[in-house]
Order: sequence, then C-alpha cells, then structure tokens
Amino acid sequence: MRLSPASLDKLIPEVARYAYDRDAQSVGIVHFGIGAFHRAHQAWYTDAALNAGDRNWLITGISLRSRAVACQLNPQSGLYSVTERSGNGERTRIVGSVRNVMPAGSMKVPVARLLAADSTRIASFTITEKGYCRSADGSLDFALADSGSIYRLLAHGLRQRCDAGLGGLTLLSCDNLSENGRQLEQLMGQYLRRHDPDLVPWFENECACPTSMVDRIVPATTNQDRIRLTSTIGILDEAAVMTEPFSQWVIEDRFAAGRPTWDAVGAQIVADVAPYETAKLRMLNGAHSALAYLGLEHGHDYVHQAVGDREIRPLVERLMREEAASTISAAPGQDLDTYASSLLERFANPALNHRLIQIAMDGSQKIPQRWLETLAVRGAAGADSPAILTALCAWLRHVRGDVRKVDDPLAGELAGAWSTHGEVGIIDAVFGESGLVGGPWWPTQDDRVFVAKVLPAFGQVQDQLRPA
Ligand code: CS2
Repeated sequence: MRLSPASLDKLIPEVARYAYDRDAQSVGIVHFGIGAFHRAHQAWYTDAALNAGDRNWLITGISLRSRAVACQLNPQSGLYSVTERSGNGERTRIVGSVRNVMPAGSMKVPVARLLAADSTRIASFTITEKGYCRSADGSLDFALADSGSIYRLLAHGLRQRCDAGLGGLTLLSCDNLSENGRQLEQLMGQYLRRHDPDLVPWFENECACPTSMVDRIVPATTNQDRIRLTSTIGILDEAAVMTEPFSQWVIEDRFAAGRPTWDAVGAQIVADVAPYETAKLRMLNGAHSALAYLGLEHGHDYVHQAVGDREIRPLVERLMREEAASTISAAPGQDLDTYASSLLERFANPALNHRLIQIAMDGSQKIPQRWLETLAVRGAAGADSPAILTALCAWLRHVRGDVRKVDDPLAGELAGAWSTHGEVGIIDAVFGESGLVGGPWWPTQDDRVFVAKVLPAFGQVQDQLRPA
C-alpha cells in the first residue's frame, strides 16, 4: 500500500504527522527544484509552521529536470516522509506542506499562471549552483539562460503579475552560493534588461531577493532505504527522504509580501546572513568537497569513512579551523572552533551513508565559493593554505576523467584542458586569468610550485587499480 491521505491510518503510530487541514489551504509558495534537499529542509520548516497555525502557505513544486519527482509525489497527493537518522536510531514524520508537483516539460504558460496567482507570495529555489547559469565572471550566461532556465519562466510570470496590478514576489534562493539573494537579484535583472526592460523598475521596487543560508545533509535516497522504510512504517513512500537530525536556516529579513512564521519553528530571521553563510560555505561545504575528492582518491565511498581516515582528517581539520575560519568575521555568539567540531561530528554520522560521489559532482560550480574565496583572502594576507591546495590537486586529478565519470557541466572542457596542457599547465588552464573556473583566486608562483609537487602524487592509487 502506498502513502496518501487515505492510507495515513495504516501507518504505525510512532510516525509523526501533520495535523492541519490541507484541503482548506491555498498555495503560497512556488518552489523550483523540488528534490530531496527541499523536501527535508524548506518544505519541512513550512510544514512545521503550518502545524503551528500558519495558513495558506502550501507549496507547488516545479521539477525542472526530471519527471521522476512528479511521479513520486503526485500519486501521493504531495505527501512524503522525512526520516532523521543518527547513531541513536531514527524517527519519521509525514510532511503535508507540498500540494503537488508540476513536471519538467514545456511549462511556460502554467508556471506563469501560478506565479501570477493572487495567493502566491514567494518563489523559492533549490536549483543547484549550475541552475543560475553564470559565466566564469559571474554575469548571466545568456546562451544558457535563454535555453530553458528559471529566468524565462520568472520573467513571464512577473510580467503577468505586473500587468494584473498585483504586488511583487519574494524570490528566495536556497542554494549554496555566496550572497545567493544578491546574485539572483542581479542575474534576474540582467535577464530582464535584455528581454523585458520595461519590467525592470517594477521588479526592483516590488520584488525582494533575501539572502539565505540553508543547512541539512540529505543523501540521495536509495531503493534499499525505501524498502527498509516500508518495512518499518507499514506503507510504501516513493518520495521518502533520509536526513540527519540537525538543520539550520538563516534568512535575511527582506520579504515582499509576508512569509510563514519559519522563525517560530527554528529558522533564524536576521539582518545580515553573511557570517553564517560564509562559515557554512567555506567550512562545511569546503570540508565536504575536500572529503569528496580526497576520500575517493583513498578508495572510500562515504563521508563517514573519509572523515575517519587518519590521513584525511587532519587536512580537513586544518582546512576548517585554520584556513577557512581565519577568513570569517564571526557574528556575536558564533564560535567557529565549536562549529568545526560540530561539523566533524555530523560528518561522522554512521547512519547517513552520504556518498562522496554525490558531493563530488559539479565541482567547477562549487569550488569558487567553497575554496577559492578562502585562498584569495589568505593569499592577500600573505598566508598559505596547504590543505585547500591539496584538496584542489585531488579535484584536478578527479576531473582528468580517466578513473570515473565526471559529473560536471564543464567535464568536457576540463578533460580537454588536461589533454592539451597536462600536469604542467593544468593549474593555469583551469584557474589562470582566463581559465575555465572564474576568480576570485589566481595561482601565485608559490601555489604553482606547491601544486607541481603534490599533483603527481594523486592518481597513484587509481593508476595502480587500472588495468595496464
Ligand atoms: C554538499 C551539500 O553535495 C554537496 O555539495 O556539500 O549538499 C551539503 O550536504 C549541504 O550543503 C549541507 O547543508
């Protein structure tokens, strides 16, 4: 039997569930990119807010790339379960905040209608780093943006709202970019200036793009997870998500037309997100990417294995506690050393089975805000960053692409750079002045010497494993 409003009474009683009347609520949020992360994070907070008494903030999810999510959620009337896992066991909750999913396809008209509905007040995004269609210098890449991006859909919907005399929307980015709200605002502005310049003043005056820091580790759900969950809770949930007990959401207080009382259910609404966001990107995500490339190199599959490796752990500690932490101006009450310790504990969660290969994807889009910003700040202060540079070598080796498939929008270009420039020239081909991956860091002579020394060591494990 499959999860749905009609089958809720077949669940074992230990499973927590929403207690509000979903049928009496309207949709207030249109969310782009309704993957596992959104379901375990923003939709989970929204469910808690609805449960605490908020009304009319149901979510319609737009799945941009795959039809699978619609097939998982729509037959379940949008219901799904969130299971928190740790060494102390697990607990499951049924979330009711998602009304439905509109599948990928030709969606300009229905999405615009949804964005222009009177009840819609927020459009939010977990479309991953590459979904923002940025070129290496951070500006909008129109070739990408014009071929089926969020910008086209948003421009159409915002135009209809404006013509109908409705107020603006909050565009809430929930992706791991630095100053994600500012970036979205600028990129959307660039798109409108080319395609609908008359709408620009309305967009600037009526809409708001708050910056937000989102945090929860959400491994991709496996078939085995679903089978195990079914035998525990009593019914099948095709849209189940697995996550850790921890979650954090820090949002800039800048909304165009109200918001759920997320702050009553654990989110922090603040004037300045920067210290939280910078710490999260450079420490958590920076360490994650280092664990991914170094861990794969050492033959590991999961984050908890890599962080337990005696050769990798000291590097990751140094990356967080010395290199990244030294570049962050902490907010009052924010202790970066305690933060690093709590991150190491979360990474060591033995029940999560978070795959390194999941984190390794799209490195070209992630590295600038995770590593290069730290390298740039430290370089300007004359400090070296051997841990990040070592991780960078592991990434360079990974994207050579001769050991496992590289999942990255620049995979072809990176493999091409390797075959043209080899070990000697790869660092400049990727990170030099007009390299494939944009600033803010450019290798110095010292960095080049370091990389030339360390890079040849990477690949040895894999080279030995490869047939001659
Ligand atoms: C990870 C993130 O896949 C990745 O790149 O570093 O998804 C990470 O798990 C989240 O940002 C944690 O909040």
